[in-house]
Amino acid sequence: MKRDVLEVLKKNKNCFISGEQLSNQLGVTRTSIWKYINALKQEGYKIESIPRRGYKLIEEPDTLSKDELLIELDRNRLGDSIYYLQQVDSTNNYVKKLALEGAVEGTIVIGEQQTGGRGRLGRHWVSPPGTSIYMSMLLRPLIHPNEAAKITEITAAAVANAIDNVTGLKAGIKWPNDIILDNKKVCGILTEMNAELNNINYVIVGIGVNVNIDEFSDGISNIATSIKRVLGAEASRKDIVINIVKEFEKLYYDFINTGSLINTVDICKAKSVTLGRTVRIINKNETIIAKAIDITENGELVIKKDDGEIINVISGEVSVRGIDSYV
Ligand code: BTX
Repeated sequence: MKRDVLEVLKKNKNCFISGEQLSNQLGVTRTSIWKYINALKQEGYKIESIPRRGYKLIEEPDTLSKDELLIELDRNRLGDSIYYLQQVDSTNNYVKKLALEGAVEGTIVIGEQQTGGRGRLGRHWVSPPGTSIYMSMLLRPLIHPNEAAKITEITAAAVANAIDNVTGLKAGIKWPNDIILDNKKVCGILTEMNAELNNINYVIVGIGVNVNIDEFSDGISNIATSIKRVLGAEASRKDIVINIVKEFEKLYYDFINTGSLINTVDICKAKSVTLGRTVRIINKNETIIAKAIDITENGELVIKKDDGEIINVISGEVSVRGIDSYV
C-alpha cells in the first residue's frame, strides 16, 4: 500500500493531493495514509503536508528501494520479486541462497553496499555505499549449459544500452564482460551457473556499475571510472537499474524464444572496443596475442594470429587484455 501511495504522489508530483482523495482512491483510512506518508518521509522523500490541502511530493531520494523499482517494473517478467538490502557480502551470494530456496526466475537482489563484492576468478569488486549499482538477477533458462556464456553478452549489451539511454553517453563493450567509458571500466558483469551435465539449475547475473563515485582507490584508479566522472554530473541509479532490466528482458527472451543471439551480437559489435585491436587472450594453459577481427553470431570472438591462423574464442574461458591500454 505504501507503494500505491507513492505512485499516486509521483503521478501528482509538485501538486497537492488531499488525504481524502488518496484515501478514497486507495480504499484505506486517512490515518493509514498519514502513516504511509510518514514512512515515506523517513525514507528521504520530501513531502509537504498542509491541513485541508493535503500532500505534495517535492523531492525524491536516489534510492533503489523495492517500492521505487516495482512501480516501474510491475508489468515486466523480470523484477517481480525484489530484495533491497542496505548491506550484503555479495548480491550474487544472496541470490544463490534464494535460488537454493526455490526463488523464481527474475528475482532481483540489490545492495547499497557490498562487503565482499566479487569479480571473476575470485577477484575483488570495489563496492562503496550509496553511489553505485550492485545487483544480481536469478535466471532459470531452459538452455544447454554450454550456452550460458551467451547470457554475459546479453547483459553487456543491455547495460551498455541502458547507460546510453539514461545518460546520452556512448558506452563501449570490452568483450565479453566489461562496459567501458573513456577507455576505463565503468561496469563489470559476473555470470555464475549451477548446472548438471545437460541442464541448468540456475544462472546468476551480477552487475556492478560505478554511477556516482568521485574517486577510486589507487589500486584501480588507472582502470576504473564512473558515469559521474565522464558525464560531469550525477546520474539516476534508479533509472539505470530500470533500463537495465527492461533492455535485458528484451534481449534475453528474444534469445530464449528464438535460440538466436543475433540482436545481442549486433549491439556487441556496434559497441565493441575490442574489435580491430591487438589483444592478449589468457586462458588456463596459454596466452595468445592476436588481432580481434569479428564476433560470430554465437557471440564468439574471432581472433587472427600473426601466422594467419584464425581462432574462435568462447567467453567464459578467457581473459582479454589490450596490449597498450586496459581496453
Ligand atoms: P573482473 O574479474 O572482470 O574484474 C575485476 C577487476 O576489476 C578487479 O581485479 C579490479 O582490477 C577491477 N575492479 C574492482 N572493482 C572495480 C570497480 N568498482 N570498478 C572498476 N574496476 C574494478 C568483473 O570482474 C565482474 C564484477 C561484477 C560485480 C558485481 S556487483 C554485483 C554482483 N555481486 C558480486 O559480488 N559481483 C557482482
